[in-house]
Formats: sequence, structure tokens, C-alpha cells
Amino acid sequence: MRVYLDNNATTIVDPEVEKLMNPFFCQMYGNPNSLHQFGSETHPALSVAMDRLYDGINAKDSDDVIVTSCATESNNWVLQGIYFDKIKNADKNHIITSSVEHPSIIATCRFLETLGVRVTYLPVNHEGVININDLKEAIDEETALVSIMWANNETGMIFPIEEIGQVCKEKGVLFHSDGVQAIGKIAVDVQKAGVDFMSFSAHKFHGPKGVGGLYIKDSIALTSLLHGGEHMGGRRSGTLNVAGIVAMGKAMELAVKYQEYEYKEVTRLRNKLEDALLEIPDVFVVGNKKDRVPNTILASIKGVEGEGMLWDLNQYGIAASTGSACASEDLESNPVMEAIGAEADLAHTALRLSLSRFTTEEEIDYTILHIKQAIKRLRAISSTFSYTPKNHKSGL
Ligand code: C6P
Repeated sequence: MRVYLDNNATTIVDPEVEKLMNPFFCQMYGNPNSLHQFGSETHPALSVAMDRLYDGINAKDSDDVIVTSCATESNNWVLQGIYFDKIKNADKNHIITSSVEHPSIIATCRFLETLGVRVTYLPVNHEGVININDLKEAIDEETALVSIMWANNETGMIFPIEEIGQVCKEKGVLFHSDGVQAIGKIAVDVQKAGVDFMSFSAHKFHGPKGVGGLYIKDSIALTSLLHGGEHMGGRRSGTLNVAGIVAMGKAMELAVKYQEYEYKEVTRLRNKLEDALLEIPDVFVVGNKKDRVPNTILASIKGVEGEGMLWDLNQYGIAASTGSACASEDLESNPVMEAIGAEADLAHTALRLSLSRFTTEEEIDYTILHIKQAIKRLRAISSTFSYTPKNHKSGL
């Protein structure tokens, strides 16, 4: 059996999405900017896709959504654009973000620091969420941008986006949210949330890789990252990824359609898995269930190295991760676990399990069985784990 529980890294393309995008490779492959029929015959599908995108996030206008190649590009664009618009050529010099953002935010902030930008990385509590008062206190007259993610990719914890939006509005500061892990899992309404910018990526909600987007409220001026053409209203140059855009539009439509199902059914399966894990002594899960996206569990299994666990589960066809896929090649401890204050030995024991609407009950039952067996095996050979009288009984 093959079980895919790494949906926060990427998701399967929905067959409906795949079907819709296929003709744009070998039949309707024209460049939309060309004047002949090969170009113009792509226009209706592109227009439907753009409508689906702005509808899905409740933007006011389809011009407010710009298609990019991925969320990493969208995040870089906002931060670097703000640098040119508000910092380098103006009087602001401060960006606020959180200490648990995706590397595409943290690394870009570190880069901007080398150019002289002051960056505040807000701490998080034991559940991995910022304190709104810390944000209020951090904003000063030099603050150009607040960039706080909608939901965390490792813990799944949802940030108080509307409250953050309100604070930024009151203080007159622009607000960007990395919405990558929210779309398809919870309702994302950019107007209600009061965000000025929001990044997203199709492959996280059953679309293909290599296409993402940036919502820009009321088409606020933002210096382009990619120059060279008049694509996307001159804001983001490069020949349009027609198949990708058509696919992302459909994937967004389906994300909205299945959201209620996702909330109920994926939450049920996630809770079944989580509750089974929590029956095992010395297993912890980060964050409460209520404020978490329905599909995610970040567990810490005392005495079990995350990489050892992945290797063991992989033998049984089960795919999970120790955290963000972008950081999977180093064997450092999980930085989000460190940010929430986990002790060094626990930060090495992270296991992220992320479901999707394609996950079945049979797969969850199979995973529970094999995780329990893996914990038993790995704890038996662990030099750091010893049974306490309380946990000895179950033998796990
Ligand atoms: N997170 C994970 O395993 P791209 O692939 O560039 O479209 O998305 C980057 C990205 C940005 N923000 C968040 C919150 C994300 O979770 C990701 C991708 C994957 O957690 C791969 S590192």
C-alpha cells in the first residue's frame, strides 16, 4: 500500500484539473500574446481561470490577482517590491514578520537585512502563534510592511489574520499574508481579512507545480520583480503559463467546492490519526485542534529521531516529513519546533503528517498500525529513551 501524508509539501493534481489543462500542451499551445488564432483561442480559458481565481479568494477584481511561478516568487516579490517602493527610495526602513515563516520569507528578510533593512521576527507561543500585542508594540513610524502567514506549513496553526489586518489598517501599515497553506483548507476571503497582498501556490491545492499567484489589493503599485514584457498588465513579465493558469483556476474552484467536505471529513480522519498517536506515551502534538487547518499534525515522539521514523515508514509505503520540504536536506532540528520553545532533543523528533481530500480511512488505519510498530522498534534501539513506570505498560 502507498499512503501519501505529505500534502503540505505538495498535493496530487485533481484528475478534473489534469483533464482541463492537457489540451493546452499539444492542441491549444499558442502564445496568448500572439495575434493569430493559435494565440487568441487560449483567451476564453484564461479569462475563466482568472475569474475563478479572484472569485475563490473574494478579490474585488480579476486585475487584483497576478499569476506567478510559485509562492516563493510571490513572497520575494512583495518583500523586494516593498524594499524598492517604501524603503530604498522612501523614508521607511522596517519590516515585521514572524519567526515561523516559510524560508522564502525568512531568507528574503535576511537578504534585505544585508541591504540595511531592519527586520523584527515576532516570537511565537507554545502553540506556534504570535501574540497580537507583540505586533502592536513592534509597529513604529518606520514600519513599511507586516508579513505574517495565514496558516503555518509545519504546525498547521491558523494565525489571527483578521485581527492582524485590523491592527495594520489602524496603524496605516501594509499587510502581506502568505496564504499557501490556507487555500483549500479553510475559507480565504482577502477583503474580510484586510490583507493588501496574499501569496498562494497551485500545487498545494491539487493544481500543478510551477504556477502560483499574488493578490494585490486595488492593484497597489509594487515594483516588479520580473521586467521585460507587458504580461499581466505589465506587472509580471514572462510568457503566460496557459496550462498552469487554466489548471490553477480549476483547482481553486474545486478547493472552494470541497472546502466543507475538507473541513468535516479531513478533520475527522486527521483527528482519528492524532488521537491514536496521543494514546502513545510521550507523544505530543503542537497546537490545538480548533485553530489548526483540518489536515495537519506536527507531532513530537520522544526518543524517536524524525529521520529514522520517515525511513521506517517509507519501508511500508507511507510518506510523511519532519517539516518543511525545503529544509529536508539538512539534518538540523526543526526550526519551528525550536521557535515554539521545544527542548533541543524534542526538536529532532518532529513528524509532520498532512492529509488531503484524497486520503482514505483505510490509509489512516494502515498508518496508525505502522506508526505504532515503528515507534516500538525505534524506541527499543534509542539510546535516549527509557520507559517510565507510567508508559511501560503499553510497551510503546
Ligand atoms: N512549503 C513544505 O513542505 P512554492 O513551492 O514556492 O510554491 O511554495 C513555497 C511555500 C511558501 N509558503 C508556505 C507557507 C509554504 O508552505 C511553501 C511550501 C512546502 O512545507 C515546501 S518547502
